Amino acid sequence: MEPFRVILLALAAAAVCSLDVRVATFNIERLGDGKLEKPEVVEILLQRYINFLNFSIPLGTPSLRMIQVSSYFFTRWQILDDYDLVCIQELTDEDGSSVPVLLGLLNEASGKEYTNHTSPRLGRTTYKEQYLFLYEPSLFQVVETILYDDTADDIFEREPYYVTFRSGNYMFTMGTIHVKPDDALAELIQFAPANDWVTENYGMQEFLLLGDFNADCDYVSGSDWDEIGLWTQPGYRWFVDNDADTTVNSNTDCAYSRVVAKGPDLQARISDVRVRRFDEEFGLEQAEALDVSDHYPVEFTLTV
Ligand SMILES: *[C@@H]1O[C@H](CO)[C@@H](O)[C@H](O)[C@H]1NC(C)=O
Ligand SMILES: *[C@@H]1O[C@H](CO)[C@@H](O)[C@H](O)[C@H]1NC(C)=O
Ligand SMILES: [Ca+2]
Ligand SMILES: [Ca+2]
Repeated sequence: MEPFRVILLALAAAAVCSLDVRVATFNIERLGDGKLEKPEVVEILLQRYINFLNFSIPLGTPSLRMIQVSSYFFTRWQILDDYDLVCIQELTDEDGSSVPVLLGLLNEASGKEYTNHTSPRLGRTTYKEQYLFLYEPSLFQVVETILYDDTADDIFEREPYYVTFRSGNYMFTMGTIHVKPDDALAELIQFAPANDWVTENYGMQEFLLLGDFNADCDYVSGSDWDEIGLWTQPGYRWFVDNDADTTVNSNTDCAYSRVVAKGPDLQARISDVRVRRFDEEFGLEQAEALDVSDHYPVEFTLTV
């Protein structure tokens, strides 16, 4: 075959195989049964809600006929269904019973078939959290999971948790964390070494790192940044700026939720990163939005 034809075929194959998926990281504050018992929260997170504007048009003489007109007036799109893969922090449910409930509601409302993956329950005290991944198994399969082992020095309240997903022919490793606010600097300093530990022991070179880093405001500032390898090392690229506001509360302006990628191939696959201000989008009162979470999701496109 002529080289020209080979190149064309390769391009065509690449075009057919590459797919843009929407991904989000979302700290859903204290996600558990209580949260799912609030219909207004479920509606915002999971259910498409449509208000019809109904009006009648009189035709000819009043008694003759009226035409009933219904039109979509206002649609409140569910948040979670907008993503093919959602990485959630702060699942606090002790027995995990809220996960199938959440999944059932999501699948019913979206008509899709999401499934879940959960990390072990993490935390030093009886208060524990899990990382929760919701994804469509037709698009992603979990290949491997790794919990960073910090038993030697116990730096992390909730250790970084890595999930390698396969999507078609592409495999990527997503590492998530919910940094303890009061230990934010110490935990963030250890984050790059944790990735190096994964590389040394499991071989992954590139990482998609996301979650609630608490890397702003009272917890990390000024010269703290010089100590954080994840920030100073050239291999990492941060996709949410320090001046972003990922907090729902209008009194705080902090870039807590982040998306960072290590590795040039992975970095090139990330685009359209934005903080999703769902309160503005849906016209919610502050209190309504805060019932869902004190954090906004951060969303982006990943080309797989
Ligand atoms: C408007 O019409 C739609 C479709 O017939 C109906 O489902 C809805 O309940 C109506 N809304 C009101 C406020 O009457
Ligand atoms: C989905 O979540 C439930 C409840 O936490 C858990 O028992 C189950 O193992 C999860 N599924 C996977 C594949 O992790
Ligand atoms: Ca620990
Ligand atoms: Ca804010």
